[in-house]
Amino acid sequence: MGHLLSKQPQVHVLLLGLDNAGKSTLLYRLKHNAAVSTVPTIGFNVEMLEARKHRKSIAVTLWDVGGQSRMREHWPSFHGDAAAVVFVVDSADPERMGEARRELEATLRSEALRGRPLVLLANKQDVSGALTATDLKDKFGMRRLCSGRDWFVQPCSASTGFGLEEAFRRVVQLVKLPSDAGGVKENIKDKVHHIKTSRH
Ligand code: G3D
Ligand code: MG
Repeated sequence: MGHLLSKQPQVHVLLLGLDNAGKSTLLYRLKHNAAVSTVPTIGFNVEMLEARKHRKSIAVTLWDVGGQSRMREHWPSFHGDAAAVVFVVDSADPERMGEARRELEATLRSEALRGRPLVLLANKQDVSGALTATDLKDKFGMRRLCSGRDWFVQPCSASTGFGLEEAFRRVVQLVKLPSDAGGVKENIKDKVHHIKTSRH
C-alpha cells in the first residue's frame, strides 16, 4: 500500500474556517467513508483520501490545522504546499458571518495561495433556518472576493453527510496536479516534525 501510494500524484488541501464551523466533523465523516491512511493528531488533524482525476488515482491530503491561535503561526508554512482551500462556514450562525468572511479574505490574501481554487462549504444545512449556499455566495461577495481563482459554493452537512461527496469531488475537479509526484508520507512526516520541533 505504501509503495503504491508513494507513486500517486499527491495534492494537499487546507481545511479552514472559524472554530465550530464543522471542520473536524467533516474530516471525520470523510475519513469513515473513504480514508486510506491516517496520521495521529498533533494539534491538528490530517487525512489522506484517494480520488480519481484524469483517469489516474491521486492522493488528496486534507489538513485541518485548527483555529487555535497557537497553530495559526504555522498556517503560512501550510499555504506553500496547498493545491486548494476548503473553507467551512457554519451557515446556521449568522452572527459570525462577518468574522468568517474576514477570515476568508485574510486567508486569500496569502501570496502562497494566489490562484489556488477555493471551495466554500455552506455547512450545517440540516439546521432549520440555515443560510443557503446562494445566501452565502451573496453575503461573501464571492465573485469579487475570488476573482483570479476557481471557486465553488457547496451546501453540505458534516453531521448527516449531505453534500460531502459532491464537495470532495469538486475539490478534486478544481485542483491542479503537481508535476512532481513525490512521496506524500515523507511530506507529512517532515511537516509534523517541523511543527513538533518549532512548538518548543
Ligand atoms: P471545528 O472543527 O470547525 O471547530 P467541529 O468544528 O467539527 O468541532 O464542530 C463544531 C460543532 O458543530 C460540533 O457540535 C459539531 O457536532 C457541530 N456540527 C458540525 N457540523 C455540523 C452540521 O453539519 N450540522 C450540525 N447540526 N452540527 C454540526 P458540538 O455540540 O459537539 O460542539
Ligand atoms: Mg476542530
